[in-house]
Amino acid sequence: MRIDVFTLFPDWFDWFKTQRHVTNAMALGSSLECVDYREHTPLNWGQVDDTPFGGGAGMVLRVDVVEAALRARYGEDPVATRERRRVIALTPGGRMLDDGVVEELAAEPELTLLCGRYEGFDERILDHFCSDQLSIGRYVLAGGELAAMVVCDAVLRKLPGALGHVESAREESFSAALGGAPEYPHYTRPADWRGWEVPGVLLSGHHARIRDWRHEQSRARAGTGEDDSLS
Ligand code: 6GU
Repeated sequence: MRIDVFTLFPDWFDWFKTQRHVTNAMALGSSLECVDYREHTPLNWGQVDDTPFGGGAGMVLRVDVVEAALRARYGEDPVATRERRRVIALTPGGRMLDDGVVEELAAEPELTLLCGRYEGFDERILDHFCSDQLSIGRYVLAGGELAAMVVCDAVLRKLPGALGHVESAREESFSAALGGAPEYPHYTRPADWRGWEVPGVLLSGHHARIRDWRHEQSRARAGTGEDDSLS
């Protein structure tokens, strides 16, 4: 998986790139590279945004600046780039990220993530350069960078080997292996703390019964989760 993130704050990703599942994914051949819009702007003094036509608050990321950055990276008209790789803008109103979307993205060989700032993107960026728009929730962040990190985190940990333990990503909350249900509860030592005991079945060593119990717990949680009431 090769991920390119276009941003005005590439150094925000320095910390993220030190995270274990990210370094694991890199060691296994994936890449996460940042492109700084400001380094490619055709305008003076590093200008990347401008005031909105029609008036109003805030600044809007310019279409010519994003085109220059995409061209510099891919050596072609960005209108063509989106035909051959997913070019995803992070926007608060985009398609909502969930486990299904993450699986879909994890199956791609290459991803491009575009972060906006301030009031967002000139609409022509979304219309002509992007294949998708993604959101991580119905609230507004100051920019797409944190959302891009959420997408990278969720996608990279799906890749084989990224977690160290293959089964960890398969049977987890909201995964198809659990029928889209939340995960079952986990316990570790001590088995008894202040009289709060770990369910006996988990200490039984009986693998089939443990598996049944876990799936039962997962199903029970699906019925009582808050997700249903929100939609
Ligand atoms: Cl993807 N971007 C911004 N700026 N805010 C958001 C978001 C994205 N998802 C939720 N809020």
